[in-house]
Amino acid sequence: MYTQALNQKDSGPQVAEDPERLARFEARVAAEDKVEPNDWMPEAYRRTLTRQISQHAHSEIVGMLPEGNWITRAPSLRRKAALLAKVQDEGGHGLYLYAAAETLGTSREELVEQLLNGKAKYSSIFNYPTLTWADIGAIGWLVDGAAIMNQIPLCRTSFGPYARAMIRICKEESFHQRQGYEIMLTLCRGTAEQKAMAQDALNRWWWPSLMMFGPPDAQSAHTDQSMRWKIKRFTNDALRQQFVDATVPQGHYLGLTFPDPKLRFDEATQHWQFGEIDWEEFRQVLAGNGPCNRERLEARRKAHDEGAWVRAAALAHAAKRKARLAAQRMAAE
Ligand code: BYC
Repeated sequence: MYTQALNQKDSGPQVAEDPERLARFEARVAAEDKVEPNDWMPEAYRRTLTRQISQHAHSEIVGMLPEGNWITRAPSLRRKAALLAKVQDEGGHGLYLYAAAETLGTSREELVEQLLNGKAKYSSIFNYPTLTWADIGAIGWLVDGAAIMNQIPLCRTSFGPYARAMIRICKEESFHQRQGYEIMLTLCRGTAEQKAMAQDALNRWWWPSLMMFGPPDAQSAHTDQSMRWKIKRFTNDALRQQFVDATVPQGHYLGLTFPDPKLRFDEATQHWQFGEIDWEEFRQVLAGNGPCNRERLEARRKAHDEGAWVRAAALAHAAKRKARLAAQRMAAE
């Protein structure tokens, strides 16, 4: 059983807000008005959004690594083109999300630094290895499937820039989910060896996919406040159940079995009941002890260091351009 709330509150000093402004803000949120970057907002709202959006961005960027690992080994040109496009989309999602987070006042450099120095989290799921080609199918089907379940409601989140970024992201995630399911379908209709590969991938990715939704509601540090501020529209457990209900029939259609002896359809509730999640494993992955945590951060640090010259060149180019434009303006006056 998961017994420890991972992070009690957003870090940073508690700010005493002006009660009248706070009441006006809460009334706006309750009326489904979008909050925009220049609007007044409580510090805790700004902080929790910066945390969630930046961790979401980090997840997209780190999430490129397990799949990127298979681009050179995709079994056909068609598969390679689709996988390449998917991984590029994820890079794009990271960029929209960093841009949305920056509107809250923290620079992208600072947010990236928090990832690289291990202060900021990214999704637990990306600390698992991709051992076979079937893992690319399972990631698309399950990981992107879980991502969509969690992210569609975020298109209605109360912070405008985040909600707008999520619309395009969700459209792309839907293509990702389909390409994954199609890989699984092809493998399951293939040889016995291919079907066994698909089954093995499902066995390894099922439980980590359920963990993506976060700790159980009773132990979730942020859910209550985030639901009140309409940052989250559903709780972690509600989304996890929706995902199980949607995904189990898809797995059965593939002719696969789920690695959960307690999985059964409950006629009374019309939901799939599932067994206990290993929250100790989740806690270990978040603590940095998952199978690939070190490898993932090392890869990000290496890419960041190797990209230093690109950032320097872009800054030098921008400075030159600014100086040239200023000189042209002076000459024109
Ligand atoms: N992994 O109070 P809670 C993708 C942390 S990208 C790691 O419930 P909250 C994709 C949580 O951050 C997938 N950490 O938190 C990309 C908090 O720690 P801090 C990412 C987790 O924020 C490429 C603590 O546990 N999706 O789909 O209310 C290819 C307590 O949790 C996890 C998003 O980021 C986890 N699984 O709810 C394919 C979506 N779960 O920050 C696919 C946006 C929880 O206090 N994010 N934690 O140190 C969210 O919807 C929410 O942030 C969560 C957590 C539901 C994830």
